[in-house]
Amino acid sequence: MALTLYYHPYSRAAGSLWALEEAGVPYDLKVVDIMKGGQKQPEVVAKNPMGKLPTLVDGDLVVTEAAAIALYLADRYAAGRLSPALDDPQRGTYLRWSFFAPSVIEPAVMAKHSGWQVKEVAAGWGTYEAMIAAAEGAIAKAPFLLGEQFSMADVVFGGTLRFMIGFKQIEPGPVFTAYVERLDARPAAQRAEAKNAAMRKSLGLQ
Ligand SMILES: N[C@@H](CCC(=O)N[C@@H](CS)C(=O)NCC(=O)O)C(=O)O
Repeated sequence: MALTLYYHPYSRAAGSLWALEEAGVPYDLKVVDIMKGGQKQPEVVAKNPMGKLPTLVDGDLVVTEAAAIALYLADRYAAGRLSPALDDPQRGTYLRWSFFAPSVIEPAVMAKHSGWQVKEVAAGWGTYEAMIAAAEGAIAKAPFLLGEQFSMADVVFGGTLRFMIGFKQIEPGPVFTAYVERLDARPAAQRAEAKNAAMRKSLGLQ
């Protein structure tokens, strides 16, 4: 099998598993025990010098960063279905909210919970409150970021929100709650969650 995801169910790799299921491409999982520091072992660091999960190996190619993995899978294996074509104006919206997840949502949440003292004008993520308002606005008027059409941007953006809500880093209002319910209803999300749950059980984590 060509694709291998370096994975642990209590990591962002759980979201990459959802991206793989949406893309519908066969893959193997290589479990890395992040609770015992497996991500810092030479085999993992050789592929991801950050010593972190997720890491995707596709033949000779290595892709790290959860958002990049998802967008790569969409472009490579589900173009036109999960990612808008290069000349489709929707591509701008698709990229906008995909980048918003790691570059605004994640640091804004981290800043809030770690008490970082940063000047709003200098911080690329602005404030937590502005981030929440912008994110809610992106999904308040339509089921998905691109309107009626689900895309891999929802896996990246929605997966980030779901991850943060799950770890109680974001207190969801009705807009986020309804959006996450729509995402959870997707068969690929349910297949991924079933695999994550089975893996948690086999690792004795639940
Ligand atoms: N920027 C990375 C973050 C990856 C990350 O922080 N992964 C965590 C798990 S969710 C990890 O591997 N932590 C273990 C460590 O840093 O040692 C991405 O988006 O993929």
